Amino acid sequence: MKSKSVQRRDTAPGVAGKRSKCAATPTQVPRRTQLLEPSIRLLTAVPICDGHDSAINTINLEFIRCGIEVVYLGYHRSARDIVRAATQEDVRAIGLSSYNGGHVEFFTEVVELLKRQGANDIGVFGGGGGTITKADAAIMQKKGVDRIFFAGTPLSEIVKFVKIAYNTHRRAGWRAGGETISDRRIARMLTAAETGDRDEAACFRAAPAKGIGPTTIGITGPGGAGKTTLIDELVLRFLKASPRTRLAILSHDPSLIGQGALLGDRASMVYSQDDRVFMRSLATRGQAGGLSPGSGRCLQLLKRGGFDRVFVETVGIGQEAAPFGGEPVDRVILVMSPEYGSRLQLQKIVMLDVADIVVLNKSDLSGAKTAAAEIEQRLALNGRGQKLIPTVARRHRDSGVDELFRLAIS
Ligand code: B12
Repeated sequence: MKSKSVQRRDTAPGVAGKRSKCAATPTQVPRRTQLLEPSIRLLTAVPICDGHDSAINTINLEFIRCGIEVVYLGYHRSARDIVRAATQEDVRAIGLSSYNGGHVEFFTEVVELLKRQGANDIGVFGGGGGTITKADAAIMQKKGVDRIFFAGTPLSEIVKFVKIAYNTHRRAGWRAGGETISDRRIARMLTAAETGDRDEAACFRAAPAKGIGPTTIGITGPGGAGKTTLIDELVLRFLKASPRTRLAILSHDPSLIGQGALLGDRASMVYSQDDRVFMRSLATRGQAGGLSPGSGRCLQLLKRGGFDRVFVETVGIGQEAAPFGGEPVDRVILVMSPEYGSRLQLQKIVMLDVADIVVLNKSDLSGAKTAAAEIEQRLALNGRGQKLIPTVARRHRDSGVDELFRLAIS
């Protein structure tokens, strides 16, 4: 299980009123070839110099409970990071929660940046307790913000607005121009690739392959092992080592069919919010095993997108999962922490047979030395020369991450 799994039961009680009646019923798991229903996708964030994330966390949970996919970027985020993420993720709208002032300027900057990117089909809305006055809201709406919600608004009213204003019918405003047009185009094609949309699938097949294909690296492991932090540190090293090339990340979070998802990997990534990184978050839409029914199509597309490396991060997996069987990648990295239980548990982890490299992250924890010895023994039985690398991904300039980068990424 992934640590950031969707907490449906923990959905916060309605703020200033009852929760909306919108709980979706899970249906059966789709076959891989099945078309997926497009979902309303939003990006939410808290502006720069603002750490008030409690409101947006509550609102995010209500959105996902009502079947909306939410890419959460976190707090203290610049307008540029927000707009880059929104265009790459091909969301319908950006929801901002602002409490520390400067909202008129900040929201306006987001609207302006979207326009400059040829992305004013992406709406902007938000709120901020008592700090955004009605007079400010009127100015913001004149500048192109769709709507501001004030203190005391029932969550059901917000969800109703989103479902009407940002339904799956895309509004006009997308144009083939702007600074990051190729990212925008890739983002739109990824949406078609994810859902398997018949009309737009042709454009996926027609996507020109730029240069030779990238190295693809699959990163998997149990929830809480530190995969996202590790990828972010690898991205930092890649950006330093290759000043001109770009990389892509295809990241996954869990969801059931017809239900929303909290796509939260971006919130814990710092270095990956960069113009040279293209990141896309996918919900698993009821598919077990770590990836989504559309992952293979999206990976094929990213391979043609002119990137130098493509990382694929799975959701937190269980013992029996082998996520890259169906969607082959060049290198498979299994990330574990020392907290796997007894030595016997190691015999049951299928990925220990499949991975090219095993990373023992959090190797500063007590018990890590024993864990390393036990995993080494387990790998030796495979006789495949698989390497074990101990890392502490949350530590800057960690020598283990350096070694992993040299061996698997550079
Ligand atoms: C809780 C809180 C904190 C917590 C934050 C915890 C957290 N992790 O979020 C703590 C104690 C840490 C904190 C710290 C600070 N705070 Co404070 N904080 C508040 C407080 C009391 C409530 C905010 C809140 O979360 N409300 C709960 C939400 C759910 O209710 P709501 O605001 O009514 O939300 C509704 C709508 O606004 C709307 N909405 C809100 N966001 C969004 C987003 C979207 C997309 C949509 C659609 C709708 C929407 O929908 C909601 C549903 O009804 C406010 C006062 C206030 N009444 O707003 C001060 C307040 C925001 N804080 C303030 C200040 C000054 C600070 C500090 C600078 C204090 C200090 N000197 O250290 C720090 C700064 C922290 C930082 N890093 O930015 C000031 C800001 C003043 C200003 N802007 O001019 C306020 C207004 C208090 C005051 N009156 O002075 N704070």
